[in-house]
Amino acid sequence: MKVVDQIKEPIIAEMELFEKKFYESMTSKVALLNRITHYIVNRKGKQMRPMFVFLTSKLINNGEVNERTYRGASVIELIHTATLVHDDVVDESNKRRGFFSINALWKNKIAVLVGDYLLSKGLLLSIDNGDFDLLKIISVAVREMSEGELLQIEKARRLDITEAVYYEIIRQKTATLIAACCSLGACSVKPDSEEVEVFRKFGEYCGMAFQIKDDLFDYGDAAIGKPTGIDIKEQKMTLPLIYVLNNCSKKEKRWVINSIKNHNKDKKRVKEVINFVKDNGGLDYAITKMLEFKDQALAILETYPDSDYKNSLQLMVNYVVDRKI
Ligand code: 2DE
Ligand code: MG
Ligand code: MG
Ligand code: MG
Ligand code: MG
Repeated sequence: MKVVDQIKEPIIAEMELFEKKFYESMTSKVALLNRITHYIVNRKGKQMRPMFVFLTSKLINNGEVNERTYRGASVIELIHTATLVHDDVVDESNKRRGFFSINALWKNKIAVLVGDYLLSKGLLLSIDNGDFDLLKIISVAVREMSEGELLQIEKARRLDITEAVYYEIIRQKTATLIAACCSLGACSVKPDSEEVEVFRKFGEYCGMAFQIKDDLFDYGDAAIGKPTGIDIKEQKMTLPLIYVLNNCSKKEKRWVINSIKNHNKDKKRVKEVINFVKDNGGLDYAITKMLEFKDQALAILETYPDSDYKNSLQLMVNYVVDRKI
């Protein structure tokens, strides 16, 4: 059995009902919008975020979820979809999950509006039944993601970034949404409990490991058929490169920075930077840090008695760092 199916096993019924509710939550009176949301739903990803929501709820509440858990899962997936549609506009990316992105097929104008629509649907759904806890959690996540994206752009222009700033960027742009999944999963079944914060932290650790893994893919770390060097071309400084720049000579540093700035002039340069990072322990360092975040997430789960849900969450944490895509 594939590991993702294994993870899903204790939440199969919930994920099925979720998919139905999620799809319903997107429908509109405008035919163009429905065509586009249909396109998105037919090319869905692994749905890791709703899985985090349901597994957290079930872990801390003897296998029980409720209406709020379903609502939370739909809101998260709506917001996540909105961020991907906008992210591809911001990154000028014409591919998503191996298919054409919305901006590639319908142009930026429409993609921006579709993202806005999905975002508003998510916010509206979160105040259904006056669920202000959910609205708060999700609004904080949206604010953080927008700030994270802008911080990333600011730093990419200057090509100077410390390890601490890198962690802040990935915490904001990626980890906060996974943190929101787990905290709202906990909040849906145990509002006002300490577990809301415990699982926000758990999700944050998972998210940090998740983005470091994503950034390692840019160096070809085990990824099958993913393009490499994209982040370098965009001057996105990620952990492997940051570490190496902090630990090489001034002369080498100048060479790396020059290569990145002038990658257009000579195609070999990106490959040379990748090799320099590899040869100087950049990947090993990033892997070590990623595993530290993974271990911090696992340590939180260790405080819970064994169950199918704990087992699935452990598999999920390991999958975040072991995945090939
Ligand atoms: C993925 O980064 C991070 C995405 C956050 C996007 C957030 C935006 C602002 P990557 P990949 C655009 C918030 C917008 C809302 C709420 C509508 O490294 O490699 O670009 O998957 O990810 O493209
Ligand atoms: Mg992107
Ligand atoms: Mg991006
Ligand atoms: Mg990436
Ligand atoms: Mg990615």
